[in-house]
Amino acid sequence: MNEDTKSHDTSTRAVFLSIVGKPNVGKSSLLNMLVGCKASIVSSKPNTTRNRICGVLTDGGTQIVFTDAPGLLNTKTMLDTYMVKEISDAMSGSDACLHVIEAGCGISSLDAELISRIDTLKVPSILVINKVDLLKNKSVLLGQMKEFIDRFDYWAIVPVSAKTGCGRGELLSEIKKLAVPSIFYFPENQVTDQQEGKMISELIREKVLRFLNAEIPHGVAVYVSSVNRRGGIIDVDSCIYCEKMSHKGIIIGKRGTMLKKIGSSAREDIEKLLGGKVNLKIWVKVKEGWKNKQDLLKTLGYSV
Ligand SMILES: Nc1nc2c(ncn2[C@@H]2O[C@H](COP(=O)(O)OP(=O)(O)OP(=O)(O)O)[C@@H](O)[C@H]2O)c(=O)[nH]1
Ligand SMILES: [Mg+2]
Repeated sequence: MNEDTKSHDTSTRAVFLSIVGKPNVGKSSLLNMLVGCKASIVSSKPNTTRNRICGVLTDGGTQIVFTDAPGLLNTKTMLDTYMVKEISDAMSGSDACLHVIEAGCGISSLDAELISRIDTLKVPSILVINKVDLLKNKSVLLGQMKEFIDRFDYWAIVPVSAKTGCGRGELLSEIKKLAVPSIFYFPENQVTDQQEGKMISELIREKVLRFLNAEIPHGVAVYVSSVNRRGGIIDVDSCIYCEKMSHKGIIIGKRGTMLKKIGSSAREDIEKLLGGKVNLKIWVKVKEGWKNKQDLLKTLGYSV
């Protein structure tokens, strides 16, 4: 039996989907809600996700492999160029797309750009209308759906709330219709393909996004240099890189209060992730212009 025949001679099914949409519409929240764990970090600030994040859900005989992509943006730095490429790579490696929009919002120029990309790829797309929990008047959904259907022939339209989990069943049942006979690509209990260090650095970055405002979090990158298990303790060494000396002072805070806050909140999540007691060390360093320096971007996990 050749490889091709083998992959079709199976009772299991699989589908690869990219999750795309404007920044902040809830793509990462949706991924986490669908796979049932925190695979991708979430924040109220746009452009939180920088890398493609893979999330896997194996439900009975079907394996769904999601790729959460950054929100589409204009490119001002090499980091932006990297993020935009991550979106293209996520889309071109998928069998279908979840185009996520926010309940009650019309077609933006970024949505129009995404629709044209999906059209070029000729893959089925499901319109996911997220944040329905925020809608006081659900009747606005009909007008919104019509506006999008007039622009693109969606495979299905599903209103959901990544926050409450409402619509999860309906969305999964539409996604499963897109699965084809295939082997499983990941072990059944695996939920993401991310490396431990990368997941830890993202959890720290999430806290920087949560506790700091304005341009500071967007100028931050986090690098985890080591994770060592000794006895019952896991030592994690990490560094927050920022763009300016003044930012470093704000990240550390008066007598280290802000860094402590970031550290203890991140440590809680890291302990959940690693399942053990964590001793977290965070250094803060200034790396001016890192978003435009190829070697630094590579070290920080953004290979342009
Ligand atoms: N009320 C409500 N808030 C939501 C829902 N889904 C996401 N959010 C919030 O919306 C904000 C953005 O969520 P993310 O999941 O980070 O959005 P994203 O699309 O991944 O954003 P980027 O990575 O920046 O493109 C966060 O504050 C979430 O808590 C939802 O269904 N209801
Ligand atoms: Mg995101």
